[in-house]
Amino acid sequence: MAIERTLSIIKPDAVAKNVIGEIISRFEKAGLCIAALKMMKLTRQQAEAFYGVHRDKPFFDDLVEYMISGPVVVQVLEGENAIAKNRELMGATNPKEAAPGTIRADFADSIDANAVHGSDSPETAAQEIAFFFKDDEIFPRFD
Ligand code: YYY
Ligand code: MG
Repeated sequence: MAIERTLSIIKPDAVAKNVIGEIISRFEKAGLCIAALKMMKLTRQQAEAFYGVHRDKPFFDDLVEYMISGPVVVQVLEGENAIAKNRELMGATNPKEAAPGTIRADFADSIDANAVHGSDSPETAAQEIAFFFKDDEIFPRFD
């Protein structure tokens, strides 16, 4: 299995709950490494662009308001099968449907405040990583 990179966001509800460390610890315990990391408050323009694929969905406006409601922690995770592994650790989009022991089951409040984002394919991972990080801000962990 190839080493992959994926983009993870610890969303405003999880930052407010003071579980940044607990969430990052789950990534590390699962064999994923932090290759880049920053804390930031998204602008409305950034949130709208990042979630542009959902522009026509009924939840889009609420999603944007939520994503700019407080600081987030944006990370590049690197490791074997990182994209699928992160999605597995996250659990289903709706925390009520998320498997026990997943990040969303344990920390998410609702489907719209669901603790974490993770890229869903190699194509979106590449786009989302480039959205937040320059090449020289990413540190390869598996040389
Ligand atoms: O990739 P993932 O975050 O699991 O779900 P998406 O279907 O890509 O939706 C992105 C984001 O939108 C989701 O994390 C919460 C929000 N959302 C919502 O508020 N209500 C829905 N019915 C579906 C998604
Ligand atoms: Mg998605």
